[in-house]
Amino acid sequence: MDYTIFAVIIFVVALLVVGGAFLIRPRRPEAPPEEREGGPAGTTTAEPDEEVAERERAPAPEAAPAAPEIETPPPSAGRLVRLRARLARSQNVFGQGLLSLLSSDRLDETAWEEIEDTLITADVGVTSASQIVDGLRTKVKVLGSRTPEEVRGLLRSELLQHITTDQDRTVHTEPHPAAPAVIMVVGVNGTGKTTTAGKLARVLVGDGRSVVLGAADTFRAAAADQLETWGSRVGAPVVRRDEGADPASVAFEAVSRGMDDGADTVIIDTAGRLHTKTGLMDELGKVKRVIEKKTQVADVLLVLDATTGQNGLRQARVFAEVVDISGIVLTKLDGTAKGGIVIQVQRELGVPVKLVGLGEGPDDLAPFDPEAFVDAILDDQAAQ
Ligand SMILES: Nc1nc2c(ncn2[C@@H]2O[C@H](COP(=O)(O)OP(=O)(O)O)[C@@H](O)[C@H]2O)c(=O)[nH]1
Ligand SMILES: [Mg+2]
Repeated sequence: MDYTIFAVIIFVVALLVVGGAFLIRPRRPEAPPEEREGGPAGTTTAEPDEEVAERERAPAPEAAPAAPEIETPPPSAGRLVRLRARLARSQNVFGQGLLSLLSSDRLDETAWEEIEDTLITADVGVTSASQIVDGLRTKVKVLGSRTPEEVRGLLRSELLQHITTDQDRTVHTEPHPAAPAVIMVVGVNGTGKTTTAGKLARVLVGDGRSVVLGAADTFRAAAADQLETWGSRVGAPVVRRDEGADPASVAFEAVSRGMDDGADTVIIDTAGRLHTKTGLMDELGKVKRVIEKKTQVADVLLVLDATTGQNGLRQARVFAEVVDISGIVLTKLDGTAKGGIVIQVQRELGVPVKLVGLGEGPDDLAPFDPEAFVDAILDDQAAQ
């Protein structure tokens, strides 16, 4: 009887020892995930039971408290060149349409009307379209016969003339001696304000600057969460308050934080509800005034969704009336062939396009450069 109990105990101890040996055996490095997932779909690679058990018992590597990974975004230089293919792809219909019309042997009234229509369809605006056609007609007359290169050359110079302004296109992100540069981002909901604020923070961090983000869109908590995601990816602190808090006080706090931290630039994201014009004016006006108690606002960037055409432009005009806009960010140019909006918005608002958004990716924001823009419109090669 006692013997039996003794034998059972020995057996259990032996089992534990053998099991323990498996546990303390050094783990073999796991195969990279690609290799394990490499088999054809629906099949699984057979593994020895012991190996499976071992993996299950071993603490998962993810279990260790992971330090938040901070990305190092690429510097901003050469952005538009990198994104040029994307621009060419979206604007090619516009550019190639104009080039082929202009290259036709006989440029009669109908052909000129078609050229004007193509420009209007691309959102150049009626006034600019007719001016561009007039300019082209004069140049074509002077030129006489036209080679494809000449056609391209004259269209290029005509478009450039309408896109170029003598206004400053730099975003003023350089800090003052005792205060950071403050950038306000305004515009209608859904145009890409928060995304632009996040992308701009990345550009600046990539260029070696320190940035504080202010979530002054307090209308929805999700807006602050969205900004926080952008900030955390590049290690930029985000100043936020509860949903419904006063946007101006968030902006004030963000600027104070920027000063305390000795940050270079503070970017304030705002709400874009078009409730009433007075409501909007009160809110944005107050945000700006409160910031100005600390330091001047270096730039007020109006974000405009290039896919929204005349409707978007109408709404942008309301913003321009309630707050002094110093630059335009034209987003979603990747999603429309209507790049002519650059000409129209600058003309309508009298403010230069400073940045363009060319995708949802974190680094798809570029400084606007008229020459690179026109070249992308006209260059069919870049679209390949
Ligand atoms: N394709 C494309 N999508 C963009 C661009 N900029 C912003 N978006 C998208 O537009 C949507 C609205 O952006 P969000 O920043 O939340 O707009 P907000 O309401 O003005 O803050 C999001 O899905 C963005 O990813 C852009 O340049 N290209
Ligand atoms: Mg937003």
